[in-house]
Amino acid sequence: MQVEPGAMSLEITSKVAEIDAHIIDVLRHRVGKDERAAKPHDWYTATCLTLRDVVIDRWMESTRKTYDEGGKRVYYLSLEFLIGRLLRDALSNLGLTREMEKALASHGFDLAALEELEPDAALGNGGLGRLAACFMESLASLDIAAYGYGIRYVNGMFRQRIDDGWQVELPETWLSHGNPWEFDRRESAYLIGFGGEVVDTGAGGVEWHPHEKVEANAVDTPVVGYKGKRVNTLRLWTANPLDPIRLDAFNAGDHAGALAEQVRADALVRVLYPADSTPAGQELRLRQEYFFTSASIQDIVRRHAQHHGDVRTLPDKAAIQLNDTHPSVAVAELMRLLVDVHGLEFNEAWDVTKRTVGYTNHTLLPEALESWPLPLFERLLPRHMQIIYAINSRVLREARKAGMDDRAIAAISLIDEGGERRVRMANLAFVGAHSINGVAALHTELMKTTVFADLHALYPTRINNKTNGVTPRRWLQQCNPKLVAAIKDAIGPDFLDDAQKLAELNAFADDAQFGERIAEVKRANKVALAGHLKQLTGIRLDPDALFDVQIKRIHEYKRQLLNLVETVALYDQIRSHPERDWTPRVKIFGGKAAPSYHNAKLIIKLANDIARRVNSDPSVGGLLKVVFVPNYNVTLAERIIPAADLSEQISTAGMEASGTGNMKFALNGALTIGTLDGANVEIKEHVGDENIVIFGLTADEVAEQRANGYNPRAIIEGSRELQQAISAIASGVFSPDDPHRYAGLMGGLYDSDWFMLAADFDAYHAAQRAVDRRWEDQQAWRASAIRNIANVGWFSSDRTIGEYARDIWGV
Ligand code: NBG
Repeated sequence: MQVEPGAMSLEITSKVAEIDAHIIDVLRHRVGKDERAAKPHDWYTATCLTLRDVVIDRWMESTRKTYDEGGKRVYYLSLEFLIGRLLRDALSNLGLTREMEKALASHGFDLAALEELEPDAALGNGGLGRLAACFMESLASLDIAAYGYGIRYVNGMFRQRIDDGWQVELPETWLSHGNPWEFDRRESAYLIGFGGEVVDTGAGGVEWHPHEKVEANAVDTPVVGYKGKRVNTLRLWTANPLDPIRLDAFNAGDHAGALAEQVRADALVRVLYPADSTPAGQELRLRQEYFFTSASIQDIVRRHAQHHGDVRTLPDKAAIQLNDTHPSVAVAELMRLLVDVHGLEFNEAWDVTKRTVGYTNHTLLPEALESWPLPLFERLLPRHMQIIYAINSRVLREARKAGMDDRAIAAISLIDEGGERRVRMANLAFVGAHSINGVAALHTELMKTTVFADLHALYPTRINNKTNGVTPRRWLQQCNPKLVAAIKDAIGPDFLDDAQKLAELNAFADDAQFGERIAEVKRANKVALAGHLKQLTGIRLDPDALFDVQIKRIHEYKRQLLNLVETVALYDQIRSHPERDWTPRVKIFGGKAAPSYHNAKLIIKLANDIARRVNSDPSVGGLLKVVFVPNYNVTLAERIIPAADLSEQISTAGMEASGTGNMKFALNGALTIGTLDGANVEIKEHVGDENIVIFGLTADEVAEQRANGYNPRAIIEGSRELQQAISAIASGVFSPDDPHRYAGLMGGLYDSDWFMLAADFDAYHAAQRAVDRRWEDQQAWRASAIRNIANVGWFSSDRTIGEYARDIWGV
């Protein structure tokens, strides 16, 4: 099938006929259904498989090209890939959306309706996993040969149900109807060992004899780049036992025991740890990390040895990027393969490893910097422990030679000796990589002065910044077609190839007609969202109100609570001053809490309690509505973001490494209300001070206040609005069924308030009222929205990946 984007209508007609014939053939011969008997799900599957056939041709071409050119490949190791749905993405990137729509319509099917049948592939928690997915798309779009490596979780991120306002976690069964996008690669299988002992083979060599073994099998998903230029591979590992059933035990009646190995293998790939920036702290998690890392590194080294022979040239042909510390055991695993299997000298192997590996840090939260109890690590991975000791002695000798003192040396050590001894995965990744990058300018600077200060002093050239980005295909072209049409009419289609060309829209910022058009698009998106939310929650929303949105993982540092307390203050004021000219607002919240994170779950309940009370209070009329959207995921984000007027990015300064939702909202014409945190700082620089609403303490001020004794009680007592809102919540105004429900949560604000809600409240409240005033001047609001769209093209993941390619990977 020939696929050329931007085809003429005559070609479209013939392409439609071609696609149509292909679908019918697939429906019969692969789905096994006759056209008349086929159900929507069969049509959906046939649609995906038809498209897949187009993809496969491109895929093979891309792979052949890379082998022929002998080029360097990028390997992105990530425990999370939050990919979402793939059908629309693949259709759009291949330029076949209209053709597929027409072909399906001739059989009475609506493509959009079939798209709804696709499960949302949620193999990630939040920003870190979604970034990995955006990066995969940009790598393919930029025609860079790359593999993503991760785990094929049977149950990805949990499904969130809201029962009486509380989060309930249910397993997400995204694979239950099969997955048309994936390919089993049984030939790509590796043994992964755990435990056992290291034995001397004489002549200075050692060999690891693991006690347990499991087989890792590759399952590949094609990743289609923009205009179908290149198709890369997302290789996810699944686990199989060597001995699936012990027949003797089974026949002797021990049915469960006979399947124990199968169960153990299944457990490895069963769930994604639902912890975002908090430690899972469990043996299974370490096993998962080693499992997928070892399989990936074995695969990379095998491919290299097969095509290039000498493993010493690995850094010329492979760039391995560690997405956070979850795959940092890669440093020790690569060393093990180079030394124990390929016979390199330790020093030589160390040099090869460092030149091959790069590490990206995604958080400074101390509780999220992974470390493993030394006895656990040593028991599971005895050979790796030896290698880590050997690396450590080299590094610490270098530190000593550089004149570092005991304190610095203790901080640099791969082993945390304070209290229970632990292996520090971030330090391992740092010393084993030639590049360590942060994900926004502020975050990178803080890396240098806080968690990695001593490592940075020892290796001052390694830390560099790569500000995050998002793919404009999914986060503009596919999720907001009406906006794309409006932009195209104004500046032509070039921005589709290069998001930075959106800057041409600046010339239209004060154009009343274009402003009208943008407003119509936004309103249409809001009407669509309101319809969807009515279905999901039963709440009716006014599309002419200001849609104020905070969607992201629920975490105290992200401060959904600040937003909620401010909502309560606003509610109070609307009731006290009904005569004032209030701006009608819809407050939209969405996000999941880690199941073990008590306060985060309580914040979800509070959002729902406030919603119930406010939405049923006739005295606020249509001025304020609060909605908590259940089961927030990529697909919902694609609906919500194009409909937002205001984007809430209000983390305590210094705590959000970057944020990527902030970029998606601005790209879709929402104004940001936010702190000077993460990438907000750079968004402000790009869109201009007048087109963003910044409030609150800076990262330096937060650090200073914490150091000099912060007194939230005094602040609360000095702010009438804050005090009233807190005491209303604390005394059960929103929880009459359980008046003490929030007493502890509110008490915590008086006593410690680690996230400095009190310190920022007045500034936030004032900033929200400034937003109200801006909203009154719709023309000025539209101009700001346009300037946001026009100036955030820089936050395309194409730009980010371009920088990684140039500065880190050398591809
Ligand atoms: C998250 C940060 C976000 C950042 C994403 C992607 C982790 C550990 N970190 O601020 O909290 O945008 O990573 O870099 O999930």
